[in-house]
Amino acid sequence: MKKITAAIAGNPNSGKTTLFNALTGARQHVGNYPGVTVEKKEGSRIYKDCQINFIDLPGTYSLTAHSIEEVVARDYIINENPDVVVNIIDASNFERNLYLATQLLELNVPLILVLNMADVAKKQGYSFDTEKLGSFFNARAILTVASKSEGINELLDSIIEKSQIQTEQTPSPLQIHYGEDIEREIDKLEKLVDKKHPFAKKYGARWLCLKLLEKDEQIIGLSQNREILNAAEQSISHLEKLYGDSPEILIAEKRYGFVSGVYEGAVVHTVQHRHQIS
Ligand code: BGO
Repeated sequence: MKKITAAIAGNPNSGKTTLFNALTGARQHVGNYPGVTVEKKEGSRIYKDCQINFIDLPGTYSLTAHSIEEVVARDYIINENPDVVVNIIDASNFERNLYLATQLLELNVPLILVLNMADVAKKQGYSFDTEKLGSFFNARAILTVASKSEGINELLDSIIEKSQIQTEQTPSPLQIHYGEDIEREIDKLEKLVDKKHPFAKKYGARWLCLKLLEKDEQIIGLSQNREILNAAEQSISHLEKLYGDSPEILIAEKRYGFVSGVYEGAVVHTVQHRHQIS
């Protein structure tokens, strides 16, 4: 029987626990992530001759090194390489929830987007162009109502489909474009990181460069190469002089810009909703 590992990532209150329960039923066990007191829930489901093992990642808004939950979620994805990452999004709070999806996009993971709370979003007058949404993230997007187990079979089918695509062909990664000035600094750093960073293969050179520009403590700690750290510092101070803001803020702003573009492109406000807000 084929075994598939699917990690579930999402913001707190997006319905992650409800979805995990709907997917795994009673087949669950709870432990801790190694070395930390963050709860690790695992469960499994047999579906269409596959054993799908689900890992419930800690609820996070982002994947920075600022909180232990975010580091645990990020480390799990990078170190354990799950076959599929399911990003559960509260569809009734769509734009805010998409920030995490941009971080997963940048990690170039095999992604599925689950728009949960589809019932609440519908009542609020939102509908979604799931094809278009998926195309921004190189991912299938699926509507679910986890509390009523709606959309679960479609999600299971997508997990199997995605795991097959990954083993057969890896599509070229989609990227967020950070504007000429930041991209120039990323390019410069990337050449160096590609050649000299011990973890360039594991994390991906572009992702490491972004994290160095964002002054990510964990990644700085892993980058004990003076030449790389000096080059990153130079890029940071160049961008700070140019914009009067830290690259961390500039990069976050660009991600929010990307999120707004996705929102404009993939969310439809129904007539009923327009009447309500006018
Ligand atoms: C309570 N639709 C709707 N309408 N609600 C949902 C859906 C959905 O698709 N999915 C989940 N919920 P968690 P995290 C609750 O607990 O899974 C609800 O943090 C209540 N509790 O039932 O816990 C879900 O793991 C009393 O709601 O989220 C839960 O991500 C009154 O969303 C809440 C009303 O889900 C959060 C709701 C005592």
